[in-house]
Amino acid sequence: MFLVAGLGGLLMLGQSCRQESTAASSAAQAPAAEDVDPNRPVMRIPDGAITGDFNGDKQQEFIWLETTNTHDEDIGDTSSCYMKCSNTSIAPVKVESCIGGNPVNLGDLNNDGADELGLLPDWWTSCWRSYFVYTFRLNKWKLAVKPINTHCIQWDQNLPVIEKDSSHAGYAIVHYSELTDTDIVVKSMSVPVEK
Ligand SMILES: [Ca+2]
Ligand SMILES: [Ca+2]
Repeated sequence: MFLVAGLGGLLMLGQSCRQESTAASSAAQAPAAEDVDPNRPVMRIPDGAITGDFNGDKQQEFIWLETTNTHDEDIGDTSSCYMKCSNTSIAPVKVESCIGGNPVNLGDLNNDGADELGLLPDWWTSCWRSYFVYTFRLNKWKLAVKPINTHCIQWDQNLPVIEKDSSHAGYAIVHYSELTDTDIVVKSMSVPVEK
């Protein structure tokens, strides 16, 4: 067991999220310094972290995004994102060509008892970006559906990129952008969600 520092407070991993949230929200009542073992590793949960049960163990965890920016002499600057989890048994999701973004709890799209995780990665150029949907199965993250093509005209419409298909169990409706001969249009289709 180790400690988590969230919003200025400290809490122990291994508790349910309800307990975590309570501990985080009561950060003002952080334990007295003499009660905290300074040798225990500390994890900091950033503001804006989302919650969900992404591994289906009925315990809520926090997920947040961090970025790296590395310079390669041959290919120039490269940036990746990592979506990290407060449950350290859940490996981070690495997203290539990413300089930021806001992870989204998409709910349980495939009815396996665990929430799916969505991300529209920020990048330097272009109005075209792929939206990624991840599901955590057998201790690994994998894509729940193929990357979804989106264009900024779609983002401006504030539509969900993916939502559960209430008329077809295990399916989701994806909203995607497509370039036609004359225009860019937003279309929808129902697709199976990987388990
Ligand atoms: Ca969980
Ligand atoms: Ca699921």
